[in-house]
Amino acid sequence: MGTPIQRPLVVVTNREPYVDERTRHGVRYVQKAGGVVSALDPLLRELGGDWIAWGSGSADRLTAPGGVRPVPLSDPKYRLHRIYLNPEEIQGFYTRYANQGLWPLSHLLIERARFSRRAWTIYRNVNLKFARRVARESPASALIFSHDYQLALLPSQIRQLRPDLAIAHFWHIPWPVFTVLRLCPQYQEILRGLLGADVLGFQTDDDVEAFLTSVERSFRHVSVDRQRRQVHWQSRVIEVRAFPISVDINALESIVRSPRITRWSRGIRRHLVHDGQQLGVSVDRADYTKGIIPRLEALREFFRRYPHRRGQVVFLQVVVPTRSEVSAYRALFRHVEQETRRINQDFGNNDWQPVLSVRRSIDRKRLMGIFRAADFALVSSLFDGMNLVAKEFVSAQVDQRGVLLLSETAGASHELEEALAINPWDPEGFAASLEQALSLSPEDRRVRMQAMQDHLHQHTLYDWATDILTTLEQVTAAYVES
Ligand code: ADQ
Repeated sequence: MGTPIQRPLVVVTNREPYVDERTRHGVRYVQKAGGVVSALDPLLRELGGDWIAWGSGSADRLTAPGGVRPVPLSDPKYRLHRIYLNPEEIQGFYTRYANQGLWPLSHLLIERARFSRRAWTIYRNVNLKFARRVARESPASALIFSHDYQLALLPSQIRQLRPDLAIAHFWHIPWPVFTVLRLCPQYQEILRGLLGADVLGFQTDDDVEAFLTSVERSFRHVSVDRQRRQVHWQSRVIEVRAFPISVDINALESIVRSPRITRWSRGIRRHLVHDGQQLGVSVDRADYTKGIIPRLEALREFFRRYPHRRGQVVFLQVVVPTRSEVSAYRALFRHVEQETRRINQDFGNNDWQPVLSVRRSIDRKRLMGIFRAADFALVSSLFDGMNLVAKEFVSAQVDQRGVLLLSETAGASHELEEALAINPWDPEGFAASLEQALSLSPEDRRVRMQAMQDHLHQHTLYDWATDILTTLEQVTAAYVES
């Protein structure tokens, strides 16, 4: 990869990349589905360094004597430092403040957002626990690369404890417009927390604009330079930029071209697709922001408006349960099952089921094989910071057979311009786009896919990480030297 990063690197996330669980056959690690981890693990394996995260697995203490687990266990490339949280901390910090407060608010689903002062206090204290661990483990002048809405206070807390560290914080989800942000009772503290960073990264220019407006509207003694995308605050300069996250397209291509995954991919078509049918896929965590129910509604609309398509389309939806401690997520999972059953009852017959469901996490390599096998993919998020599934689908389409239908409210739509845009709030329009996708000629599909693949080759995951970290290194060079 050859990144030009010189200083030691410390990554900080809420979720750990490897969760060690006790099983009947001993300890087994699980790699959780989730965009942040799938993006950062390969990076740290390459660069080496430290990763600090919440140790959430039942066997985590066993594999991390003294709180440190080598990754991978057999041939260590980096050190994973685990922070242990008690049930009250998990509830207040993770389940309540982050997942029931900041998550829906940032995705503009305000009627779902719940805030409480009690949860806020726990959130702040858990952030401080992370900050203390960072302060203890980080080598002098290290680059700290911290992440997301669970750790919004971390940058300023770290700065207080260790002013020698350079801090980049990346916000993976959308940044809400100010009128929505201000509904969060602690929005000013959240902003102050983030402004402790030297570099603040967002997925899109829209997010950067929304953030700068929020800062301007919230504080009197601040100056925002929109052209340079800088905030001047408390005698410091904070760079605020869009760094769209991406995938490692080269690695994904070689996975799908491997003999095993090629066989798996062909096997999927042999089993699922008959007589010229087209195979569609979707892959999501069962999260209400991903637009899973609107997608099923659009499919229903599609089969109603285009009856000649019945029997011609098989749709495979892969949905993995997530955040099951939050009741809204359990309810959504049940709702998806009901809707799926209903569509199959209403339109299916003995020979054909329109929607097939897989309700678990799928091994990454096989997932790429599914993407390769598909004729189209539906990414229908209501709001989404980026959406890596869209980029993974494009990467895995080495036969260039497939069409991507992509929500225009997902960050990925800013880059993947040759996808067919869909509005998940418009079932009739969504159904019409699906009809258009199915009718596209092989040549049209190839040209679109080629253009998106070219884009991903020019903007890889490593470019994303390198851009952020080199920006951080550059803007903090002066104070490291002094
Ligand atoms: P997520 O909301 O988790 O990420 P996304 O970007 O789509 O969303 O990443 C999901 C990841 O999990 C993908 O790598 C996908 O392949 C994997 N995955 C999902 N379902 C799976 C299943 N059933 N089996 C196996 N793997 C599965 C957050 C933001 C996004 C942003 C990312 C990265 O919400 O907008 O793109 O961070 O910044």
